[in-house]
Parts: sequence; structure tokens; C-alpha cells
Amino acid sequence: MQRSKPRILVTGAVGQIGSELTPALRERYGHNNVVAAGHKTKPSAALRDSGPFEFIDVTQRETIEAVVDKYDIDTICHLAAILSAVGEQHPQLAWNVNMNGLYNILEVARERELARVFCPSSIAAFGPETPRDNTPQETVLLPRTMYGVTKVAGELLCNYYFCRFGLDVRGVRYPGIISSETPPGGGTTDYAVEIFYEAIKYKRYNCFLKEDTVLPMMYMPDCIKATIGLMEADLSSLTRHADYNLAAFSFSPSELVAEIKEHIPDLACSYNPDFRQQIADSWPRSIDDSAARRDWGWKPQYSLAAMVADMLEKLGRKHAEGKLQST
Ligand code: VAH
Repeated sequence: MQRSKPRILVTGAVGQIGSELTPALRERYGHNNVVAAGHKTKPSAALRDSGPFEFIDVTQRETIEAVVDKYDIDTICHLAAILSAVGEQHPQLAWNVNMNGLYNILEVARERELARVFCPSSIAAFGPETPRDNTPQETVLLPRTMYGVTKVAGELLCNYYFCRFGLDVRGVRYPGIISSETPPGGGTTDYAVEIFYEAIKYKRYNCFLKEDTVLPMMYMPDCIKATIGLMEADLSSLTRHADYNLAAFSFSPSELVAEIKEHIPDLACSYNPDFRQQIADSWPRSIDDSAARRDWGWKPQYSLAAMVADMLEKLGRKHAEGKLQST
């Protein structure tokens, strides 16, 4: 029986994307139809008080099964993952969480015949052999990070579950995501969020990437729009499953600084690349997302200028209220 509204489990709900996608899903499908799950980090009051919250460990299948059964879940949005930078510091942890965690999610979904699973990939699936400009949907996937390896393996595993078991698994290759609600943790693109906090508080930022490092990025509202857009797309219109290229805009740290200086002219940025420079250098500069645009009508709304203005307005308000978190 097709339900009028899905009953969704969001793993990684306390993370950068999860902490904004969960409220958006709750608004759209009903607060009690969206169960937020974290691993250890306590949820914000807003997340905790706006619907069901549970702690799970995706590497322990029984914790997933317990929540799926308790809330009669039919859809899983699986965001729990170790990102690129932390994944290079702890590659075995990244494999365990990203691969065994995904395997457990897919097995629970298969055994319980869930309606749909959303599991994102990333531009980290690409490597230095991949064409770096307007990176095609079908191309060389030789990532140089454990995170990227788990994303390629995850794409293949999800595709297998669709072809072998008919499990409706969908996903996009997220670019770097910029957001105002939760400071990011453990990524290579985190500079593009941290800089706003530091610019507002101190008018200065020490960037861990070189000033000319161009990377594909996206503002959180567009990330949420794309995620829900693919989750709701008619299966018959999809020519791919868990590996849609996705893009909005690309910029370098110096281009982002120039745009922020339109609002904070005194911003001073220094550039001291660390180990994350090598990760960034293995990723594309821009992405061809024509398959997503064709199959399910994807189209970004925010430009670089619009994102910067909105980020500064939201974080500036938090700062004025003494609520701007530390990054
Ligand atoms: C990271 N923010 O930096 C993530 C993302 C494309 C980058 O996967 O690891």
C-alpha cells in the first residue's frame, strides 16, 4: 500500500547537511514522519524538539533495525559518513563507517523491502586522471582519498542493489556544500564555510588551501532542493541511480574573498596550504550535471554573489545575538 507521506529515517542528521535537510523534510512530510538519527553528537534543541530523535551506530546493523521497526520507516536518507580530511587521518575508520555502514543500510532496506534509499556520493569520487573542467557524468574514477574510494565503491554497491534486488537507491555526487546552520566537520571544502565565521568575528582568515584552488561548490538551499528533487523523482525518468553529477558554481578562495570583501572590505586572508591541498588538487574544477538536469529537472538557484549575501546576513544576525558558533 502506497502511503500518502513517506516515513523517513535520516542518518547523520546532526551533520552539516543533515541538520538542515531534516527540518526541510519535516516541513514537507510532517514532523513525526521524519526520524533524525545521530551517532554520538547531541542534537540541537531545534532538532530534538521538532520530531523523533534516536542514536544509532550504522556499523551496528541492529541499531538501524531497531529504529526502522520502531517507527515503521519506509525511506532512509543515509548521510552518516566520515568526510575527506578526517578520512585521510583515519582511513580504516572511514572505510568501516562509510562502507560497512552503507552495506548495513542497504541490507536492512533490502530485507524490509523499504521503498527508497538516498545515499549521496561526492565529487571526491573523481581523481587526478579525471578531466578537471566540466567533468563528464561518465569518466575515470580513480580517487586518491579513502573517502573517495568509499564513494566510488558506494556508488557501485548501490547500483548493484538496484540491479540485483530492485532496491530503489538514489544519490548525487555533492560538490562542497556551504551552509549557515552547522559548522562543517572534517571536509576539504570546509574553508568556504569557516571563512564567513572568521570574517564576521575578526575580519581575517587563514585559508588552508592555495588562493587559486578552484572547486565546485553549492549553497545549502540548493543542496536540499536537489536532494528532495531526486528523492521525489519518478523512477521511470531516471537513467542513473546513485551517482548523478551535481553542480551550482565553482570558485577559488581568492574569488570567494573578493566577493565577501564587497560586504566586509577590511577582510584580510592569508593562505597557508596544509594536507588538504593535495586532496583538493585531485578534485575537478567544474562539473557537467546535464544528466540531472535532463532526468529530474535539476537547476540551481543561487549564484556565488547571492550565496555570500545570504550567508553574511544569516551569520551576521547570529553574531549580533551572541550565538555565532566557533568553527
Ligand atoms: C569534503 N565537504 O570536503 C566534503 C565534500 C566535495 C567535498 O565531499 O570532504
